[in-house]
Amino acid sequence: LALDGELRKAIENREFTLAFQPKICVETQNIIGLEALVRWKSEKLGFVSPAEFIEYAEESGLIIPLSEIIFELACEGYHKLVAAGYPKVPIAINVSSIHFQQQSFLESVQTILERNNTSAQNFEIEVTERTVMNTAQETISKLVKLKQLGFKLSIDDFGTGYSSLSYLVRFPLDVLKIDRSFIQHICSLDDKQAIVDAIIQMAHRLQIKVVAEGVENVQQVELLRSMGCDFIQGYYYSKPLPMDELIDFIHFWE
Ligand code: G
Ligand code: G
Ligand code: NA
Ligand code: MN
Repeated sequence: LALDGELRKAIENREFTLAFQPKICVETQNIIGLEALVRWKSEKLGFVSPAEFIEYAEESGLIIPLSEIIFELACEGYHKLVAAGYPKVPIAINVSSIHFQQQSFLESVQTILERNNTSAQNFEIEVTERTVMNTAQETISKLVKLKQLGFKLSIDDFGTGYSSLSYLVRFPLDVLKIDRSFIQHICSLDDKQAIVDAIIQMAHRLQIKVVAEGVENVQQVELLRSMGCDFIQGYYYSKPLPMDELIDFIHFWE
């Protein structure tokens, strides 16, 4: 309730920014993508975690205008990177299930892309398992349409949701992102290791790439490399960065 007035005002005044976290290719060490994560510094409340205000926004309906702002900011971010002369890698946007399930979702996304003079090829959509676990024809056809528009599609927090594996073959997925709860103790716990190994094998049989999330040390990197994991995201390489720091990071990384 404390958030209500503040979040409304923040949406009106567009008080949000994005932080970008690089995804690194295990094989080439190249940056192969960026995940956009929303940030809000409220004048009154200070820094509020998205874990808090996204949930609140979902409950209050404010998630729709907020999601549109996030998409707009991602488009702006893309143009900034291109202007700075960096190789084109897709920017991944976390899509709330509430936004995804809107009848007008595809239309609203297309409108934003057009207004910002950019195309779906430059973006990836991250949805959680929970968002797509309902294999209703409507969900499948929405994913197919996103794919036809040119978006890459990834399943976020894989392993924590409903985990109905049947959807993996029915959806046109590019990437599974293994939730960081599996990665956290991967070096010391055999059962976590077994699950991660199995996810990687399965994904590859289905021609789906794998991102390990929340990688924090070199031991995890080496273990994941030995398991054939494709991409790594986590504090080991970089935390999510504001645009100016991201540009410095890319510069340093090259
Ligand atoms: O960036 P951070 O780790 O603080 O994010 C906390 C949670 O908020 C994560 O679960 C993340 O997925 C979610 N989150 C961050 N940015 C966005 C966003 O732009 N849209 C949505 N829907 N969720 C986000
Ligand atoms: O739910 P989602 O996977 O989108 O959440 C992404 C969140 O994970 C971001 O808020 C980001 O700040 C956080 N994060 C990214 N890398 C790491 C990491 O290496 N360790 C931890 N603990 N959190 C991370
Ligand atoms: Na995500
Ligand atoms: Mn995740």
